[in-house]
Order: sequence, then C-alpha cells, then structure tokens
Amino acid sequence: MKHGFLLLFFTFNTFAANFNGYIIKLKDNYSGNKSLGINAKSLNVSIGNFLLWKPVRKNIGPTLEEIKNHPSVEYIEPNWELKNIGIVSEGPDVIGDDLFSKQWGLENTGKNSMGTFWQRPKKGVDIKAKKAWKITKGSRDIIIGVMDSGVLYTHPDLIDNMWINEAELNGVAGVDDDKNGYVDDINGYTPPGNKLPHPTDKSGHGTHTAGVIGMVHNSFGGRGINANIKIMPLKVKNDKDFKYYVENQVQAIDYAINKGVNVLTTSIGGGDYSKAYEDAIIKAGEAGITFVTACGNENKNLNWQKIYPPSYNDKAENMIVVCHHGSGGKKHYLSNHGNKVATIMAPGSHIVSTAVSLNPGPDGLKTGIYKKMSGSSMAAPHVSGAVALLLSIEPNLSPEEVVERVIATAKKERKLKKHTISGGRLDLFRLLNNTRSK
Ligand SMILES: [Ca+2]
Ligand SMILES: [Ca+2]
Repeated sequence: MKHGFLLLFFTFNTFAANFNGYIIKLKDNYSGNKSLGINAKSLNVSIGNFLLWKPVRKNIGPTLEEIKNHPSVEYIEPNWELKNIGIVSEGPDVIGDDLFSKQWGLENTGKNSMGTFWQRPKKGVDIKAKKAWKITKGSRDIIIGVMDSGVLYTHPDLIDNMWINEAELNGVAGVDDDKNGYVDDINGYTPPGNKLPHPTDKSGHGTHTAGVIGMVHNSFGGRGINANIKIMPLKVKNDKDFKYYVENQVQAIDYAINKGVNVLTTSIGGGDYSKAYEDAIIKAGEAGITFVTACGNENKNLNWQKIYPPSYNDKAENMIVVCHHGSGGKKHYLSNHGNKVATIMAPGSHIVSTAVSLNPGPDGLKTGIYKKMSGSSMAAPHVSGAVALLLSIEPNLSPEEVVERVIATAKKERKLKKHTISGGRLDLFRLLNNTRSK
C-alpha cells in the first residue's frame, strides 16, 4: 500500500480515471534517474526531462512521497489512460462515386443530410466550402498532425495528401536515419511498444478525421476541406492493450514540434489533469502550432465540469475547443459546451469521410472505404482543416492570432450564443476573408 496516499490524492475528483504508471518531470539541471533508485525510462522527448515509471508489484524502492520530494523531481503524476472523447455513433458504409453531394457540412442543400433530435436539416447551414475554395484549396507546405487511432495512409482518397518522412524513406531499414529516436518512422509517430513502426489505423476513427481535413479532390470519393495538405499520422494508440495514455500524447506532440507541424488536432482525451500534457500543448504553441481538440459528447457544461484536453484552454493560448452542431445549425444534444471554454461549433452529425474496412484486403492491410460518423470528433477536424487552409494563404499567423481569427469570424447564431466563446459556428469563407462580426 505504499502508493496508497497518492492514489487517494489523484482520484479525489475522478473516481473512474485509470492510469498506467507515472510520469516524472525532472528539473532542467537533472537528467539521469539513477539517484531516484527506481527503474524508470526516459520518455525521450526534447520538450523536457520526462521519465516514465511503471512500478512492478511488491516494489521495494522509494515511496511516491520520497520521489515527489526528491531534489531532482519537479513533479510526479499518474500516466492517465485516455479514450476517444468525441464519437457519438458510427453509421453504415457509404458508397458512390460522388460523395461530395452527401457532405452537408461543406454544402448543405437541406436535402443531403439526416436530421438529429430537435433539429431538421436547413439549407445553407454549412461552412461555405465552395466559396472558400475560390480563394484557396490549401497547400502541401502545411502539415497537420492527427493525434488519434492512426490513419490508413494507404487509403486511395488520402495517399496523395499524406506526409512522408523523406529521411527515413530514403534511409536504411532498421536505422533511425533522422536520429529522432524512432526507427523507420516513414509515415509518422507510433508508440515505441507497437509492433510495426507504421501508424496505420485499425479502428477507423483517425482515418475518418483525416478525411475531413484532406480527402483528395479527385474523381472519386469525397473532398477534404483541403485539396492539398500534408497529413501526419500521430498514432497515440497502444497496440498492446488498445488504449491511449498521456505518455504517447506527450511524445506525439514532441514529434510534431520536431517535424515542423503547423496544426495539431485530436479527439482523444479524458483521464484527469496532467501537467505534462498541458505543458506539451503550451510548448507546441511556442513552436507555432495551433492545437485543436474535440470538446466531447456528454452534454457537459465545460464552464463548470473539467474534461481534458479541452479544459487546458484556460492556460494554453494556442488552443481551439470544437463542439458539434447538426445540419439544422443547433448544438447536438450530446455535445459538450460552455462559453468560457468551448471556442466554436462545427458540423459533426452524419459526416461522410474515409474509413477502414473490417475485412482486410488481399495484402493483409485494411482496405479503404467511406463511412458516416457523428460526434465532436468529426467537428474538430472541420476546424483544424479550416486552420490549415487559412495558414496556406497566411502562413505567418501566430497560433494566438489564429485562435482570435477563428473566434472573431465565426458565423454568430442566436441559438449557439450561450454555448461557445465565439457564439457561433465555423464559416470558412468568413475565416479566409477575415469577415468579422460587429
Ligand atoms: Ca527516425
Ligand atoms: Ca476524393
């Protein structure tokens, strides 16, 4: 029971939050862990001296309190388990050559979407994508990191817009050619314990969010908010237990900073407050990265109830929290909200995008299909995709300027006013034109 006091301390507010070991932040002038007398390994990130400690049973080393009070330790906290915070439902496969006509979030005809509880589809409630694309369709100079279940980067409607680590592609197999701590990371970040160094996607969630951002504008499938972009998969899912942990969020953010990412987007969260995660988001901001998160789907008022990462918004000035409206322009009844924390709303119901077939293809890889999914998970990539599109024509905007712009140019709606800081929903045309509400 040596760890008992800390368990009690950390679970005071969050009875159900699970964690897997501890993250220890060492003070800047300490690097080793020998003096702590524990078997902890380095997180191998450049944004700070972090250790990951997974104590074995019957640990006979120091107590948590002794570690916490050690002169080299800045803080110790649980390595929280996270989950997918943004998905409400997953629909059947969507087939057809022209899926753009079903993407109501981009162009709402009033007839190309299903309603949801308490709202009927309404023509024109969309992000005005077609008008915005007359200004820009994006740029392959902009990199967006998708922190999620992975991305099926071989999907025919995504492959041309995927980021590639050229140093590893042209390097030697089994060698960490770019010396970033990951061997053969050709396609992005994967937790070090996973078998393959490839951030592919088994559940389809990350592939869906990636498609909203950047499905290729070709002769088939759907269209992403960006016709041209580089999507970097940051697979924060652990293949061993199919779970997400803060350790991987921190590593993925560090990876993205080192590779010059412009925008980070995630729909994974939960657990409890993590200073390591919060600090990583702030470091990303210092590196010029706008951080976009889904707000979750528990109909919680985030002004009063904490959920992470959205609640890091009070300190992280590079952060955008996205909630979910339906095709009638009202808040989805399950979407979280809160006009002190949630930044803006975006389409999230019955969104058509790239997905992963449950039946592996002949090459053993999961095959690319399309599905409808609903939730703030689908709303977040509308906004992160919009930010990427904005940066394609105004690359020098700081994250703080981007956040301000997203708020100021939101299409204000009376029914959304009380739910978000901006009081409105995403309008791509207004965002690119810097059309501000009075
Ligand atoms: Ca590498
Ligand atoms: Ca397409």
